[in-house]
Amino acid sequence: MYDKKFQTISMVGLGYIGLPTAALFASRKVKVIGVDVNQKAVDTINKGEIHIVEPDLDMIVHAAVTEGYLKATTTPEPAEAFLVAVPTPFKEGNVPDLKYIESAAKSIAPVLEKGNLVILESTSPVGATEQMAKWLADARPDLTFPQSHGNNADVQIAHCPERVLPGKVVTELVSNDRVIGGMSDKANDMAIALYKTFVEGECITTDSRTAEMAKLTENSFRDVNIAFANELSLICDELDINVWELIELANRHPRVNILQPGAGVGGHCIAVDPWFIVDSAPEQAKIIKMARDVNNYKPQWVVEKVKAAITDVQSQNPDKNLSNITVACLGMAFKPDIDDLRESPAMQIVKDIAKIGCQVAAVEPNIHELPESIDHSHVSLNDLSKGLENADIVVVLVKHKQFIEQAEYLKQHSCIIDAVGI
Ligand code: SAJ
Repeated sequence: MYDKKFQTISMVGLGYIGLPTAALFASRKVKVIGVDVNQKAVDTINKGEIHIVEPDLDMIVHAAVTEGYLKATTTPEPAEAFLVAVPTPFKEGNVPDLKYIESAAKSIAPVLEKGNLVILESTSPVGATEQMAKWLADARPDLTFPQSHGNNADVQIAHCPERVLPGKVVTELVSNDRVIGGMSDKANDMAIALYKTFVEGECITTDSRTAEMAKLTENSFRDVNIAFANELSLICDELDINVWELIELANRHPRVNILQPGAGVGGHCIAVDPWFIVDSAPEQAKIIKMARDVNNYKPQWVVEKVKAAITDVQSQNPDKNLSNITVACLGMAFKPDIDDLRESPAMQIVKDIAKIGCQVAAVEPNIHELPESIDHSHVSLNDLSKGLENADIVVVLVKHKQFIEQAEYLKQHSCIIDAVGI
């Protein structure tokens, strides 16, 4: 048991996970020093405002900053615990890129002190926590670390992956169970004491490699299951069977629970993390790799369907050339009822349809303007009724609640491609 209460902690990386976590610690009256390389984000947070969209986060950050428990800076300062929540993207060839973890480790190393705890929260390939420990030890030969000194090390280290769902981050941070993978028993005890500041779920301990793999496994499990649903949608299209009805029927079985096919798998987690497993064990990770391939292919399949529909429209109206065919694309976000367009298959589909040369009437009720990366000469942003007005083809790409409400109306359109089972 570790019974010391942490008074001052530092959160390195103030993004979608780091900022809510920092704010929750601060709401429990722990002094939090937030560190980020983005000066604009730091300034915004110090004004008590937020630079990301997440329900309830604005209130908590505002209270934490005005009450003096949270401040942001670009330069690390001494603290009792450091939590690292920086991105772990992949590089060319789907190989994980640890450069942000490396620079975070190197930036906190100079301020580390005896008795500190360092936690890696970023989703990481197996072995990344040990690698971080090595970077820290190389930078601070005057301190001891758990890889050489176990429970007696000056600085303890653990991996504790975040598992929260975007859109529900604040509630899930508090209620979800946490897997804690310490590099020693002492690290596990310290990490439990730290997280129990605000976590109401259970804190379960293991070693750092198993904790890393647990997080990757959760997201790969979901990816594989979505791939199964997406593969069914292709098979059913071939066999002229309604895949939505099929899944509903199969799910009546007490031990079957098939997920929903869609326009593809987006976001920054499920479409990325399985590659970390594939990279670590390419010979063994066959299903995981194939699931990625199936899900990655789905947007292209939707575009092929649109191309076929365009050919049909042209064969019925020989005077129509590509530039006066309008395709209404319903939804651009990476999943329902959010405004996040990053890594969105729907957004990729909109871009690819625009490249064909027709007009795209995009409908995305959660945004106010089209991102710059979109070809504005071929794509316009519309409300639903305007978007449908002159549409030759309607493609439903995201199951937003506004579209579900209009499902009966949408069904009446003569040419509709429904990728999400509206
Ligand atoms: N999707 C489908 N069909 C489905 C379910 C989802 O096509 O039946 C698609 C969505 O439209 C979206 C993508 O999958 O494009 C991912 O969405 P999601 O809601 O499944 O997950 P994320 O990426 O928002 O969050 C996931 C969560 N992981 C799991 O549910 C196992 C979350 O708990 C993780 O913390 C998060 O990844 C993360 O940060 O890793």
